[in-house]
Amino acid sequence: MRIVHLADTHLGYSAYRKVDEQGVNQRETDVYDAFTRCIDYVVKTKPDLVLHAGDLFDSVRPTNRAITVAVQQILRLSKEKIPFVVISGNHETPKLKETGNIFTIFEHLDGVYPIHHNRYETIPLELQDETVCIHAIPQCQNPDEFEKNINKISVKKNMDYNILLVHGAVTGIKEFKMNEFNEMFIPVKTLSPEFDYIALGHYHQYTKLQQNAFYAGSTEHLSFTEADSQKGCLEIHLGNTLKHRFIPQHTRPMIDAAPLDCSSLRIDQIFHMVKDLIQAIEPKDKIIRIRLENLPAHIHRGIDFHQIHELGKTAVHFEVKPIPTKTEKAAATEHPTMKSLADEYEVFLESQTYQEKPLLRTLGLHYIQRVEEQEKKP
Ligand SMILES: [Mn+2]
Repeated sequence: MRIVHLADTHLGYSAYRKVDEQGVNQRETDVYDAFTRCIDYVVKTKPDLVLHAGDLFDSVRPTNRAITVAVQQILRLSKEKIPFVVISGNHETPKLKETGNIFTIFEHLDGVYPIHHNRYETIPLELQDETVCIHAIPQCQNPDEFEKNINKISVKKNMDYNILLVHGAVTGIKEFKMNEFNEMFIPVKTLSPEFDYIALGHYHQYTKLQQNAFYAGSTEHLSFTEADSQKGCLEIHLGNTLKHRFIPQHTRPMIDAAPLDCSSLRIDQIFHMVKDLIQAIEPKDKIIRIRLENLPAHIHRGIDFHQIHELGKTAVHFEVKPIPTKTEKAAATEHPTMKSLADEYEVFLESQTYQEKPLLRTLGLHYIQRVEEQEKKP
C-alpha cells in the first residue's frame, strides 16, 4: 500500500507586504502553490491513500480564496478516486464549538473524510484488496479531552493495516512544540509499535521520530526557524516492512543568515559586512533575514538602515534584525509573555467567583473572536 502523508499546508496564511501580479499577497500565493505542487505529485503518482495531518487552513475562518484553493485541489483527488483523510488542526479548529468547523464543506465530496468533531474517529477503508483502519484524532476542545481521546485508541487486529493520524506536539523524547497557545501534547507512549504507520502534523520540520512515526512538516516555510528545512510531502510504502521517502517540492528560498557579531565592530565595518552578505545571498525574489547580534545601542542609532534596505529591495521580504547586547536585551524582556487574549480571559475567569461564569465565558470568547477577526481583515 502506498500512502502520501502531508500536513500543515496553512492555506490562507499571508505575510509581509509584497503582492503578486493579481494583487494577492505573495506569500499567500506561495502557500497555495506549495499545496498545489504536492497534489500535482499525488495526481501524477496515484498513491492508494492521502493523509493530511492537520492545519489544512491557517485560520478558523479562511477567506473565500483559501477555501476555493482547498476545494479545487481536494476535488482533483476525489476525481482520481484517491481517498483523502484530513484532520482538523489547532489552526482551523474553533475555540467555541458553536462557531462550526469549515471542514463541513468537504463532507459531501466523494472519497474525502474530514475529521473535525473534536473526538477520536476510525475510518475503515478497503484499498486494492487490502484493509486499513485510520485512527484519527483531530484537535480537541482542551488538553483533557485530547488525552481522553488518545486513551480511547484501540488497534483493530482484523485489519491488514492500522494507521494513526494525529495533530500535536509529541512530548517525552525531544521538543516538538510550536509554542502556540492551543497546541495539544501527544505522550510518546501513544506512538505504539502496534501501528503500521503514524502520520503526525503540527511540528513544521519533516522529522522521523521512530521507525513507524513521522512528522511530514509544513509545505512552505512559515517562519525563519524553518529556513534550513526542505519542504514537501512524505511517501510511505506499507508491506512487510515500512519504506519512507521524503518528496521535496520547490518553494521560495528563505535565508536566515548566520548572525553577525557586532560587539566590536564600527558602523562602517558593519555596513560593509552586511553589503557583502547581501551580495553573496543574491536577494532577488528571496525571503531574507540578517541578524545583527550584540549591537550596542549607540552603534545601532548610527546605522543607515534605509541604505541597507535599498540593497535588499529585490527580495520578496528583507529584514535586518538588530539584537541588543545581552544586558540591554535582558532589561527589554522583563515583562512576562502574554498568552492569547482568549486564554488570558479564561485564566481571569477561573480566578473569579461569578455565578454566571459559563455565560460570561461564551459571551467573552464571542466578542474576542469577533474583534480578532475584524483586526485580521486588511
Ligand atoms: Mn501548523
